[in-house]
Amino acid sequence: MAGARLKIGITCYPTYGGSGVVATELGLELARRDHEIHFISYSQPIRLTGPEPNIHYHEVEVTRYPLFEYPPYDLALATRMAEVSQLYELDLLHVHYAIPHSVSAMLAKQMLAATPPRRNLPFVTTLHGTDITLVGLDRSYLPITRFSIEQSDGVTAISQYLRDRTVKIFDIKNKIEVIPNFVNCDDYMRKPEWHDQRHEYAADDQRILVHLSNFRPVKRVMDVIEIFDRVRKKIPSKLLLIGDGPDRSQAEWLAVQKGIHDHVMFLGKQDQIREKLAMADVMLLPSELESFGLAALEAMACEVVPIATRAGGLPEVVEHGVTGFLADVGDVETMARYAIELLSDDSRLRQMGKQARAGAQAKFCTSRIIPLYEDFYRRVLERSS
Ligand code: GMT
Repeated sequence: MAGARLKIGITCYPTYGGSGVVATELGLELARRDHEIHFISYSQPIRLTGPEPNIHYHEVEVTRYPLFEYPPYDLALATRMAEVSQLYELDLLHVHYAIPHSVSAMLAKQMLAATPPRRNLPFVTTLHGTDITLVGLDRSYLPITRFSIEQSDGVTAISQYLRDRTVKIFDIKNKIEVIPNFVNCDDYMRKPEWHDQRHEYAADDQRILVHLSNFRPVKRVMDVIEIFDRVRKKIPSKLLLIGDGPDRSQAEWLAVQKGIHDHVMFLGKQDQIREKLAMADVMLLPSELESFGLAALEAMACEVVPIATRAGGLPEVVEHGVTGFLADVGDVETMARYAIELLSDDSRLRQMGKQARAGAQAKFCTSRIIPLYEDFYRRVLERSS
């Protein structure tokens, strides 16, 4: 089995969000390693931009009918998963985000097992965070989420924090392996031509701070504005906010109220994240909770120093004082102080940027992490055969 080409179905939320990004990047990396990848979702994953060798995309059609106040996407997804698995003889399904993907995969597996020619279709679930820490705690979802995780042929979590939290909350008996998130360090880097684009946003004597998220309350975007307001009083600088979501307009209003809106640029959803990151000096990620904090890792690979909270899995990604800075949730004074100290010292800023990239390379490069997934798949298949 070692080294064999695998046919893998991948399901994720295809729009903006860390779990969809990880799932898509994983599929692309596996395809580059000559595996055959089939994305099954309601729309094309956002980072799947062009035709790629070994990559297929299967759209899930959800029929609308007046009786269906809530069109049953999970059932349409299960049906499509079973169809694609049968048609393309997939070896396994890998679903990202437990709710509802893991339940749909479980149904697809049961359908194929019960219908001639009866075949076993193992499925792997990767837990990303809010599927466990927020949504999974809701009583309407908790029992079925726990059940589908237990029924999975393999379960991974993207940090030790999330693994421990899942075991505790769900009282899960089956083994959850930690396979951390990753970044392609050849794609994410401070290319001079990208870095030079900073002149479009800031003057030569200004620093650039960046924030990247889906602007949900858990990201505490208002804290980003509060921190920048303090930094801006001491350091000539601009703030770039990448992404969109429910808290954006409140953050825009806060910037207006503080009189700093001319220095705060809301860029909205962007395709070329790495080019934008490569322009920046510091990333602000003051989240209430991050099971991992992929944005911080992508910034680090681009030599951008993350200033984040000591929340969830972030301490597994950011080494305080070496590859970035960590403070308590809501402590905007301390995060602003770290930014001001760093941004006023050119050589320290450059040195920490290099250390941030080295930290990303040492633990989280695709070359290290993708083989862990390949090995995991093979063990799941061996156990299930
Ligand atoms: O952060 C979000 O709201 C999106 C969410 C997702 O699933 O799309 O992100 C989670 O998964 C990311 C990728 O594994 C992690 O980097 C984020 O830390 C995690 N978010 C939270 O735990 C809040």
